[in-house]
Amino acid sequence: MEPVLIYGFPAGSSMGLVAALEWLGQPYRLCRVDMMGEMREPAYKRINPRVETPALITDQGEVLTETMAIAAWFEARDTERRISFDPLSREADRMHQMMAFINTGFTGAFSPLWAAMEMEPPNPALQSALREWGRDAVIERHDRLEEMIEGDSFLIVDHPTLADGLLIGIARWLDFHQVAPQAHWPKLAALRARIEADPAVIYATALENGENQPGNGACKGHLPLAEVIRRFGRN
Ligand SMILES: N[C@@H](CCC(=O)N[C@@H](CS)C(=O)NCC(=O)O)C(=O)O
Repeated sequence: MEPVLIYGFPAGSSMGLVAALEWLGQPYRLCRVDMMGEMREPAYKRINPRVETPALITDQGEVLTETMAIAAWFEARDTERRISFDPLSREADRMHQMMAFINTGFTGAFSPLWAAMEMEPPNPALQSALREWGRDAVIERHDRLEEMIEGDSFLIVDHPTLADGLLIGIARWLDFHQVAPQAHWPKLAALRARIEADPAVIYATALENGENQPGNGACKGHLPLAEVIRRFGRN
């Protein structure tokens, strides 16, 4: 069977993994999940007890969670090295370093902003403190990322790789939370514009928004979440 990527909306980090599957070019399926609704129902815990997206159903029908583990699964099957590199190469080391930074410090900086936005019941004093903490953290991590960006192409080489996929799923949260104008970080702004103009990213963003877009043909269709849980969820 084809692997099935479970991706979340709105504004899920998993959008970048959908784009990466397009770049990888091997047959896959998708499952679109409303993170504010069906992901919070008890049945979703049969896929991910931590109630998060993304999740992957592998070609063996096994559930695999955590972005870095799913990216490593793609990388191991990227025999044509379309989105990754020889594991012993300098490029592979640089890509892993960048992915680890994006998936930890860069992503984590947004956590206070999400916590403030989703707090129920509201606690205005705590929400205000979280927003201030989050804004400062996001700005600081953007400063560090701006320093890490080399050249005027994609993050690692002259075409998008897994690192660019991870970045583009997260980077738009700057705008979503209205932290600061993109122009504060010119190298990152230019990089984001390049990645966002890529057909696979346009396709993945459209799917996330509920639009029916044809991709490059690698996607063999969507499965409903109820079916994915019934067939592959843990009991
Ligand atoms: N450590 C996980 C974190 C994934 C994560 O934070 N996913 C977010 C969406 S991008 C989520 O599902 N959040 C739960 C929520 O919105 O309630 C990973 O790297 O895959």
